Amino acid sequence: MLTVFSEKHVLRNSRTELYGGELVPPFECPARAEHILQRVKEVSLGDVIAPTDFEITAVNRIHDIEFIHFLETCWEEWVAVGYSGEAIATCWPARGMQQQRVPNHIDGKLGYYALAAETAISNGTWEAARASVNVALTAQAALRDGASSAFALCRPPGHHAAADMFGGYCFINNAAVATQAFIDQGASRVALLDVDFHHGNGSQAIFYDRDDVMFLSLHGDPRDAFPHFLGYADECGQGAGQGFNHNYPMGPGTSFDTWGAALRDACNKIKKYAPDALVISLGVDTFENDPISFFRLASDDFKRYGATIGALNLPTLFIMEGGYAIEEIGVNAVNVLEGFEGR
Ligand code: OKP
Ligand code: ZN
Repeated sequence: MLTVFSEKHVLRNSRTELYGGELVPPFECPARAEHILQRVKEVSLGDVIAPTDFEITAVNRIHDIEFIHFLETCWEEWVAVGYSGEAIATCWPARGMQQQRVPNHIDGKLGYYALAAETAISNGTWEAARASVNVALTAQAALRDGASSAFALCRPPGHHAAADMFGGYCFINNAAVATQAFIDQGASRVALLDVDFHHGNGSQAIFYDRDDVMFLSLHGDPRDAFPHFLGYADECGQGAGQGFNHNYPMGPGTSFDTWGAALRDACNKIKKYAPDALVISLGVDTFENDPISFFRLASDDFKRYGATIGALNLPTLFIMEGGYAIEEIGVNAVNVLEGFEGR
């Protein structure tokens, strides 16, 4: 399987994450991608190529122009008002407040466009996010050109990013942009399966009213896990999208038995949908030793479920999302790809 990787991911290197009331070194750090790349090479998964540059228009198919402009200019605006730390949202248009007007001050803009406060924007964040979506689009183009699968080793991740929101370590929704690219190239239906521990709230919101994209997500119950305000089982889509959104929230301590059964159910739905392509939001924070998550998958389980996905026999694009057990992230992520290939 082809891997697409950009060295520009290192430009996403913020110093701080607001966690437990402290500013700590971010869980979403450059070493993650390096470990995955190392494992890809170790098992000789296939060629590794750098991304080509795509026009921003591909991104604009999913994200609002003003939001993209905000991401591009946030850091310089933050510095311009004289702040010395990293750009972190501190206020929000909460219940009962005006939600439609974008403020002028960078504090207001951050609150308007942020879905959470853990994700600090710093110098280089935009450039890395841009490179990350180019990685996704380059891997998607490989499938367009006839490859049966490809691995987009994206960093930063994307599945929490909505049309006009960043947060949960995400800025541009790489998986959603790639999914839309399939549709724009003539696909009638695309399934987007999110196996990251966290609910893919951004992806769900983006495709919620559409029947040409089926979104399915296995994740920590939002009552107990980030992003907390989306990802319930009764969110089934709306309008034309009614019946094309499927959530599988699961509680603390969920084992592979339970998780694997949910995956099989999701795969049955995908099979019936008969999509032209399958996009996987691949997060491996379902691992038993992940520092911020609560499922109990072992390293071997990743290979097993990769095979389940492979049995669908669909053109499949893997998009890297989360996973924070740094030492094991390479083995776990590549196990899915190896299982998929029947290795
Ligand atoms: C990004 B991805 C824990 C707070 C969680 C954000 C997690 C973002 C996960 N107390 N903070 O889906 O892996
Ligand atoms: Zn996650």
